[in-house]
Amino acid sequence: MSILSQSHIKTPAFNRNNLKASIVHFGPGAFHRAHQCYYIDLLNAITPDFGIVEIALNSEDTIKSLENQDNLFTIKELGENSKNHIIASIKDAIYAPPNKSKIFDLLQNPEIKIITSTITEKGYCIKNDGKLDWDNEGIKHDLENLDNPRTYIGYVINGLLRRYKNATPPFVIIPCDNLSENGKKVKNALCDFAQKIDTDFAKYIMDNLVAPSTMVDSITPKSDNALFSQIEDEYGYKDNAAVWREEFTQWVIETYDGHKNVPWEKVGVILTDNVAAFEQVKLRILNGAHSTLAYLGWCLGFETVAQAMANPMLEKLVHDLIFKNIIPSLKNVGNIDVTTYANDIIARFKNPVVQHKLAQIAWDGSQKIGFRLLPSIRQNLKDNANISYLSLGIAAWCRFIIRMTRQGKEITDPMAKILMEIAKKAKDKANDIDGFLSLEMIFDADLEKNQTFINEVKQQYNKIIKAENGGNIEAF
Ligand code: CS2
Repeated sequence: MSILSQSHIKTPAFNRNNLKASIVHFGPGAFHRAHQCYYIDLLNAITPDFGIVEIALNSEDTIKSLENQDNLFTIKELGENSKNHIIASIKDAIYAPPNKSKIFDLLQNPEIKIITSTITEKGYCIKNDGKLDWDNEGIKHDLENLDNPRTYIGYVINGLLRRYKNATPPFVIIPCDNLSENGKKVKNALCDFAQKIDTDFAKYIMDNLVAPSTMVDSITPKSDNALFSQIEDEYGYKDNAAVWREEFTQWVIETYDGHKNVPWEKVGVILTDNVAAFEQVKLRILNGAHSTLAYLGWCLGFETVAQAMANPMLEKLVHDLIFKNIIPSLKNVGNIDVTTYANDIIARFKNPVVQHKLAQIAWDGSQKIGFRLLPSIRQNLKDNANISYLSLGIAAWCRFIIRMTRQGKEITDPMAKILMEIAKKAKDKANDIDGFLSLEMIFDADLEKNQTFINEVKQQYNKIIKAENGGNIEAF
């Protein structure tokens, strides 16, 4: 493998034979491999105590690819000073459904100290009000079949229950998805679930489970054949688990009891008592702008974020959305310089080497807008501040659903069925949005009845229809 000694590819800085598994990760998707695996590999270069066991709940593909290549894979950075990295921190990779007892053994093993997860917003089965969703089919199933779980919550409860019975301290839970207060919410959801099993067990979780909240960031387009061919052309090997991402990465973890057991700060992870500030700026500025651009850009016929940003009108619109609507909504941002932060994000969106598909960001809108756009809208309504650009994001989401439905395309969203029912009634009139805004699971009673908000979304919706019909796209 002389090829791997080339200077622009970083090979593992530790002996894999010494790697000890201490982290279990749920959801070995591209973002996890591009982000957490990168930091954890740096931890292992300090001391190889942080081997990861990957658990896939829904699809075997990544597990198989990893297995076929001894759990090694490449991260390709997309930027001017890009390096590529061979990541060697995965110790094992398990597809959950046929291997449940193996996973239970693992979760009760005291050597496992940390459970991380990237299972997307919907994977936690938590409603918009932060409570566990008892109507979720997976949760209903897991409550009836404790030893045969399907969901992340069901597996983690299983591990905790075994530890509780064995008097083993719990692992630390570190969720890494784009939910505000993710650690707190997941802990509460686990306590809610445990209450239905045994109140003493619920108390054990409440008193002992450490679950810091986190902010994670690195733009990671979906891996595809173009990536696999590039790796093969550049290095001469085939890597079906390769990922690519922008150079920028950030991982912020709330300071937690026991954080000193991991040299987080030595590898660039930020530990803070004010994780809420980082979450707020990232979810509202980056993800809020991302979702708005995804829906509007798609409606106007663009394919990737960078292509949409290359259009001066859309670039200005993203700028105005951030500076005129989102930044005024931010409170208690600590030491974060939001202007620099926002300008950096705009530059990241414009990076033409990152082929980030708008359709990828558009997935699961019903699960995302509640964290990305609605908190800024609520705040601005309270402050009597402008919400026009934020409302444009909501209007574009409605329009995206309507047009996808008309085209007979599949909508990736746990609420797809109900969204499509609403979309089918659309008549290209402002009222099309009424059905969407009355979805209490997303908008809550406060927004659903707020006339200023409704009128603003309607106005923006009309502008989108005009722009689609060849009207003046400057109109935004
Ligand atoms: C994106 C995020 O797909 C999406 O919804 O907005 O995945 C985004 O790229 C990351 O949060 C960036 O850190």
